[in-house]
Amino acid sequence: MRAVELINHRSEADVARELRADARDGLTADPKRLPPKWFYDAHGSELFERITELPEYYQTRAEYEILETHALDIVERTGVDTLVELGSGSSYKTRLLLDAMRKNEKLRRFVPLDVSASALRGALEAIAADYPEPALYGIVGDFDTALAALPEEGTRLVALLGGTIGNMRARQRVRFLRTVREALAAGEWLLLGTDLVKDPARLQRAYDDNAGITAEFNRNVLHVLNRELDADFPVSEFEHVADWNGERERIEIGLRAPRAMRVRLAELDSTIELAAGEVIETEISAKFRRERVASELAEGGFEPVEWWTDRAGDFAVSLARS
Ligand code: AVJ
Repeated sequence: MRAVELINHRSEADVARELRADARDGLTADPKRLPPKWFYDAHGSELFERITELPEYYQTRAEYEILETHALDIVERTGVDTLVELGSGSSYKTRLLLDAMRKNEKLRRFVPLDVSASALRGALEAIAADYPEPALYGIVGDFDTALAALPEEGTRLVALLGGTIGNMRARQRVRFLRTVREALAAGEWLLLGTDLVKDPARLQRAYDDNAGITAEFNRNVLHVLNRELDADFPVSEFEHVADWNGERERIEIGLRAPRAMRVRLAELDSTIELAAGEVIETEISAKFRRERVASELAEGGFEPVEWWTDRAGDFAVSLARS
């Protein structure tokens, strides 16, 4: 097999330190919160894959439809030869872009970035087997550190798909876009997937599916804490909460304690108290309108160039120039 280069900016020790800091800060804050990145251990990643196949979770299919329709247009108009993908996992969508670059005879480099070394290695090896042309550089790290380490050759398209930017709050989103902009030269490109504001009942169903997969995905973060921090959350007792916040136009996901309880986190040498009905916030998923995407892109230093939606108008992909 072809050599796959992995550049690691995130050691096991870094990860352990980060989780301890996030748990300590988040669980002593008011309201209590845990960052969504800790959903994604091996089991959580598998649950997320199952979410993408749920009838209620339209995002993945909608974005696929958009890319299937417009990938060739995207690579022809930008002339890019290097695809930088932030957060791998979505390898079906990656392939649509790589296939289009191949058709355009400009497939030189593929640079996936991910916080998980194992996810990244798996994704890269699958791509290596099917795409002999591009040089492959996997970068392990969070977006901030990894973006500073991008290979500089070629004309790059940075893709952040799946609606992942919706996990950030407005201010973080603009800060993130500026970091991407700083990693690029003028005239390079960003491809951004965003879920759109729609009927709240549909949004709620997408985050509280009948089969209970999203609830299990959400509760998985407590399994991660129990395992990694030697905590004793009674995981199955926690209730999955997914509410539409109409003012902020986002889904707010949390875990509700059904009764007052004390939870011991041995690894942190601490005990936290939860009141009956108290909610630990675990994720926000912001939904967008076109004007908001355009203005945040502009604030981040990008020029919005094109906007595509699926036929149903549920999801959008934006192309922007730095
Ligand atoms: C991977 C962040 C895009 O917000 O829809 C799915 C994660 N959470 N169901 C989203 C998620 C609950 C997902 N993103």
